[in-house]
Amino acid sequence: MEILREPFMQGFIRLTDDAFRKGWHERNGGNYSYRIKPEEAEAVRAAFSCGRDWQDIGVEVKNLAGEYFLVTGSGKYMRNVILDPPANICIVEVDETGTKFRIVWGLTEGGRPTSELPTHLMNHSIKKELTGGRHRVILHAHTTNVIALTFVLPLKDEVFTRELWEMATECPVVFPEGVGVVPWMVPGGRDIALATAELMKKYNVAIWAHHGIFCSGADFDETFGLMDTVEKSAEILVKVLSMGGKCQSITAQNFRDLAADFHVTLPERFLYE
Ligand code: 2HA
Ligand code: ZN
Repeated sequence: MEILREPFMQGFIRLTDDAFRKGWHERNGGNYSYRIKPEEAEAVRAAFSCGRDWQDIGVEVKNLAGEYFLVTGSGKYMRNVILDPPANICIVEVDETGTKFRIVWGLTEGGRPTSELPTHLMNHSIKKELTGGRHRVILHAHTTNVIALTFVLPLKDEVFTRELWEMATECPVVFPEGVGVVPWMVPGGRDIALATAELMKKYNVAIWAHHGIFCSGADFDETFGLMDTVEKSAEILVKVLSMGGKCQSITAQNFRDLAADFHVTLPERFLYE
């Protein structure tokens, strides 16, 4: 199948395999979407079929009208994407009102796009606007150590950001804007989509308490790398807490010095004593 040889398709599929091997996607856990570039959609348009029904997205995403997304299927296993992409992923088209979608390719054995499609599309909508179209990838995963931390740390952006920054010197350089936290909510619906989108206005990382994480990025490498960095930092923190907690750490002033040398802006609200 020609379409599977396209670089965007290859990049998408490679990430699903890498993320599964990381242990982020048990069973059908997690989901993933890519906003396809117009020239990429054009290159594969011959493979599209438009016979399937328009369905409600559940949220309105006006600035995504007419766009195409490559997304994982609801109930499909990330582990199986590389083995049989057309059965496990699909391309959806958003209609001209930004309220409906239809499948134009994939899910050859039936099914729907990810249950988290409302959150994915809301996040794409916000990020398209705020990054001038640069961000194209949204990844949701069940990262073990980040989830573990949501049982022991206060569910506050300031606490999660500062603790994760302290665990690896590169963290404030990789996510200088910090991370946001959504309290436990029912997944799959409009409310959690709106809460997540609100955080995506400020951050590229939204943590869902007792559930997982959403990351946004410009391309596959950047988005995967961001999630990997956050999860690794969370793993260090879990180890540190398990060993009895910090005896010393990176200080607020250390972060200010780092920010100056690395030319990043670190919001003062994360630099409390
Ligand atoms: O199982 O991760 O959030 C898919 C999910 C739902
Ligand atoms: Zn999930």
